[in-house]
Amino acid sequence: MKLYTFFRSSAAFRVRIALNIKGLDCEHIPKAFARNEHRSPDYLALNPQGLIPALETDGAVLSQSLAIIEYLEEKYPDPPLLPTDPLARAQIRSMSLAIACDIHPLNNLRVLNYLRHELAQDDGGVNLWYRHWITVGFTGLEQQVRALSAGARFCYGHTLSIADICLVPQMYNARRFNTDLTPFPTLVAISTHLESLPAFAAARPEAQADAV
Ligand SMILES: N[C@@H](CCC(=O)N[C@@H](CS)C(=O)NCC(=O)O)C(=O)O
Repeated sequence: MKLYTFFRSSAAFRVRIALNIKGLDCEHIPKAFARNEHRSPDYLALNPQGLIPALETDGAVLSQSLAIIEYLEEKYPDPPLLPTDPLARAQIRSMSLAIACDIHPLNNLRVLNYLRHELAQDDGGVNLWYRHWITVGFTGLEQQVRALSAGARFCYGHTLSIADICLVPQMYNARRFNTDLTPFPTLVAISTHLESLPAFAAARPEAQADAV
């Protein structure tokens, strides 16, 4: 397997965590955003969406981190990232999508670049935007995770899941942009616990070979 990655990509961070949890060997191929390598013709030929990550496996190239993670889950079910109960699976996917669909895309590099260049926003404006959408998303997620974690150490009780894999990279971004996290004690406590686990720690941006 080959993972097209960038150390600071939070969507790639999710896939790195999943690969580590499942103990899968994978060659990492960095694509530097600063050099626009994710827009190069060779990468666009692999992933026409021009976004990181992509996973080359079984003669195909998969894009979209959650599709990749669900593929890994189906192909390598042990250890599981989703429980078997349909209701639990839907609740975990709901928390995951709250991050991956409702928070993360609003703060993507191409969105921030558009704010900066086309809409003439300075760093202050861009940072306000960034923190705003994390705060809006985390406000609902805090309630949801508080209920579903039921005082345990994962987003869904005692079950390590895809929701945890989505939470840690988003929390990393929240801290990087100095978001006020005091309203989100449950999310902070769960993320702090997850960050101490080897599969999560090894996937963090600073631990990647392409980190600068
Ligand atoms: N929904 C996609 C998002 C992928 C994505 O937005 N990746 C970011 C890095 S986290 C990216 O490639 N950004 C480049 C850009 O915005 O130009 C996924 O989950 O894989």
